[in-house]
Amino acid sequence: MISKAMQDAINEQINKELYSSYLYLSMAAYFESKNLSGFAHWMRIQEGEEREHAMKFYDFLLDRGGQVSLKVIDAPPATWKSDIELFREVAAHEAKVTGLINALYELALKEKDYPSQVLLQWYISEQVEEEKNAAEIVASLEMIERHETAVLQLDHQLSKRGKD
Ligand code: OFO
Repeated sequence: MISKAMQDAINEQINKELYSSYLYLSMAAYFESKNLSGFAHWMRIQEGEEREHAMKFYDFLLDRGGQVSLKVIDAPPATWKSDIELFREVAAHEAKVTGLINALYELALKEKDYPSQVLLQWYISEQVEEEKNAAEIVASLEMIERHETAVLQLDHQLSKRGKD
C-alpha cells in the first residue's frame, strides 16, 4: 500500500499534468484562431500526451490501493504576445514540470517506495524529451526571426539521411 505522503504528492502531480493538458489545449485554440493548423496539431498531440501522463499516475495510485483525489484545475492563459513567446513559455513550463517530477522522485527515495521510483524513472526520461522538443522549436523560431530559413531547410534535408 502506498504511503499517505506519496499518495498526496501524486494527486498533486495529477492536477499539474491535467493543467499541462489544459495549457496545451488553450495553445491549440490560439493557433487555430491564427490559421496555423500545423502548430495547432502539435499542441493537440501534446495535450493528449499530458492527459496520458495524468492517467498513468491515476492508474498507478489505484493499483497501489491508494485514493485518487481530483482537484480544481487552474485556468490557462488564452492569448500570447507572439508564437515565439508562447514556445518560450512551453520550454519554461516543461522545465518547471521536470523540477516537480524530480521532487517526487526524491520523496519516493525518502519513503523507500520502490514501485514509485520505477514509475518516476519513466517520467524523468519523458521530461528529457519534453524539454528537448520545446528547446528545438524555440531555436527554430529564433532562426526564422533572424531570417535564417535557408539553414532550417538544409537542416531538414540533412535530417533525412539514411531514411530513404
Ligand atoms: Fe507531463 O510532461 Fe509536459 O508537462
